[in-house]
Amino acid sequence: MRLDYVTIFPGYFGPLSLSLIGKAIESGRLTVVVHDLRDWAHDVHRSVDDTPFGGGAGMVMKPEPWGEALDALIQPSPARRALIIPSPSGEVFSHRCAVELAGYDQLIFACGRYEGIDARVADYASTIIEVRELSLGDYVLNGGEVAALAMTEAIVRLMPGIIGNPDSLAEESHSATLDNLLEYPVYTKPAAWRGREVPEVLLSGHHAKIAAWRRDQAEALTRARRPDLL
Ligand code: JCH
Repeated sequence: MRLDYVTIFPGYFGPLSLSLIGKAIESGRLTVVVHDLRDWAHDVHRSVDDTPFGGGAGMVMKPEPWGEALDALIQPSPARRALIIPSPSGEVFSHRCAVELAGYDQLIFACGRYEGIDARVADYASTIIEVRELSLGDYVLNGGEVAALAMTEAIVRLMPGIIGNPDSLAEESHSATLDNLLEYPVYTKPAAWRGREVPEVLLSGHHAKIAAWRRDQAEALTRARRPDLL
């Protein structure tokens, strides 16, 4: 998979060389290219923002540098690819969305700043590529970079061959095998710690009982914290 990021803060993407994503890059399964939007701004100040039509506070990202960036990055190709535009007014990104995007050949993340990107950019882009405007959740970030990083991590770990033991993907929160319930609580050694004991059933070696207990715990946790998932 190839991932492109367009941003005015390329430094945000330095941590992609760490941990699991860094290893995916080293192994050649993942290609990451970070682009400075200002490379496509041609005035002396390399401006990427301007005042909003209709008035109001804040600035809006100008369409011209984005148009040039997208024309440079979106070459005609049969590959499965999408332009992802993080936005507080996008559809909410989810595990299901990550599963779907993990099967793509190329994802281009358009990371805005200020009050966002002139709306004509997404409209233009949708004539040449699949466009997804995606939100991380109902809160406002200062720009798209952190949202793009979070989405990247959720997507890349689902790519075939990226996680050593694929069983660890199966039973976690929001995966279909746990009926989209939250994950049950987990424990490791020591069996007693600061007066707290690991639930007896987990030490019993009785696999059917353990599975039933985990299922109960997952349901109770979901009912308490995320009843919207039931
Ligand atoms: C972003 C901003 C006030 C935007 C600029 C680009 C995504 N889930 C999620 N929260 N926030 C974002 C996000 C994504 C891209 C950008 N901003 C800041 C600030 C706004 O009011 C209209 C819009 C925020």
